[in-house]
Formats: sequence, structure tokens, C-alpha cells
Amino acid sequence: MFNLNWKRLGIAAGLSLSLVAAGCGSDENEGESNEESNGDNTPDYSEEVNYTITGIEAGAGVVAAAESAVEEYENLSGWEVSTSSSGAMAQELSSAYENEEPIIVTGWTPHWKFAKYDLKYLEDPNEVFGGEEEIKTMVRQGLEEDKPNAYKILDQFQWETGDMEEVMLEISEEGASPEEAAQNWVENNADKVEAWTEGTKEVDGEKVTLVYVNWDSEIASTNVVKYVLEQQGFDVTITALDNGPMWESVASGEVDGMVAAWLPGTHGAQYEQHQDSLEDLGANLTGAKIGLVVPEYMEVDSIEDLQPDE
Ligand code: PBE
Repeated sequence: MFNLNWKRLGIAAGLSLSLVAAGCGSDENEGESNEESNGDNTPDYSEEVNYTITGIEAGAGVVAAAESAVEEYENLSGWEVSTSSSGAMAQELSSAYENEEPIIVTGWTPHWKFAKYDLKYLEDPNEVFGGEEEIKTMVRQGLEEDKPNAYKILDQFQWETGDMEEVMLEISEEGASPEEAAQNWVENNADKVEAWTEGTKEVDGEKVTLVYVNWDSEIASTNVVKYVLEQQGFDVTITALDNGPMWESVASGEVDGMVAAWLPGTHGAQYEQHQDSLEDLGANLTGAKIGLVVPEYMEVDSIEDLQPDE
């Protein structure tokens, strides 16, 4: 079922690309030199997007990074980063994409949007968005003593970008609930999950509380970990918070942990603030990334190609 879906997506993307190509081939430029027409006809995306980067939740690291980019790139003078939610951003991206309109969003990988649409990261020569990120697991102090089996499972939880994307895509493309998608993934990946529970004992209704933020990537990971813990007999509560409160609740020991710490860059400020009050269990995923993301049909490659609001 999943494979079929990928195929269909691939065909859809191919189709819309050829439509774009057909739409772009105008006769007017025939006879003119390419350089000339390119130079004069490059659309002013900056004005079209109203000098606005479409952000997500105000507390997200990628929004903070986008705000730093506006400060650091002189050519982004007068730009703004709008904030709303990851869901609203996805909605705006979808409607812009359908209409082949320009849009610049705060984006991240792993994310289902790269399978659904043809997108690219804008180059970031000043490296404001940092390089490769890891997603790490953080737990409260004392968890190892109090709940050694839960601690060990959280410590051993580790998967890959493609795994997380499978769960995300089942939710976004097939309309599965996060719980269903998590269950399906766990059932289809028993070998991987076995390594997470290795050396642990089943429990009888021991309570575990996890926090996360309603980012698609973290909805996927947190529901998978919840399901795995439940299969081992835990009674798991997951609570969606804003980014700041997510970190604070683990650091204060109010909850047991989270699998949503993007480091070293994205949540660097939160980590610095709380690292002495929580326990860092290391990466659960490597090869993550944040940045500014645009549709492939936009003829812009670098943040430096954007124009100031003058
Ligand atoms: N994200 C997804 C988060 C981390 C996970 C990139 C939107 C952020 O920017 O804080």
C-alpha cells in the first residue's frame, strides 16, 4: 500500500513539473539572448511574498533561526517572519504550490513535504541555519533509578530519516491517525524495535509521561515510542506543549522525558539553559536539517538572491 502511494506521488510530481515547464515556455523570448531575458525577467519573488517568510510556532528553533537570518543578511532588510503553526504553514505551502505561486517557508528534514512536493532548501552562505542536526532524547534526572526499564527503552530508541518519514507520510497522505501510523510502523519493523527493548523487562501499568511539540516529525516519533512502551506494559501519557515548556517540564522533573531535542543548533539555546538539570541520552536520529524551503519552480537558489524591502 505504501509503495503504491509513493509511486502515485512520483507520477503526480512528474506531471505537475511538466505542466510548469509547458507554462514557462513562452515564445516571446525567441531570438533574444538568454542572458538578457534571464536578467530582465527574473520574477521579483521578494515583493510577491510580501517580504515575508512563512514561519511555524513562535517557539520553534527554525523560526528563531529565520529571525537571525533576517538580521544577518543585509539583503533581508525589512523582511518579516510570520508565525502560526506547523499545520498552517503546511496549508499555505500547499495552496501556494497548487497555484504555482512563490512562497518561502521555514522548513525541516525529515518531513513529508519533500515527498509530496518538489522543494529545495535555499543556500545559506552565512550558515545561519547551521549544518547537520541530530534529534536527541532527553529525560529527567532520576528516571534511571525510578523506572529503569522505561529509561533503557528511551535510551535504546534510535531510527533513521526514512523510518520517520514513513510514519509521517502515512499520516499526511493516507489520513492515518498518529496512533495508527505508529502501530503500523512498529508492527512492520519488529527487528528494529526489538533492539530498543532488548534487555528490558515488561512492566504492569507503570506510568510514563512524555512531552513533545505538534511538529509532524515529533508527532511521528513520540507516537512510535509511546506505542513501543505500551507494548511493554507501560501506561503512557504524551502531552503536546510549546518548545520552551517542553524543555522546562523535563528539566524540572515534572515529566519523564522527550525525544524531540534538535541539536546542536535548532534548540541550542534551550539545551544550554537546561543541560545541567536533565539527562541527555544521545541521538535517536541523525541527518536532520533546518532551513528556508521554496518550491523548485522558483528561480532562486540562495537566501542572498532575495531582495530587501526598500
Ligand atoms: N522543527 C521540527 C523544530 C524542531 C523539530 C524544525 C520545526 C524547531 O524548529 O524547533
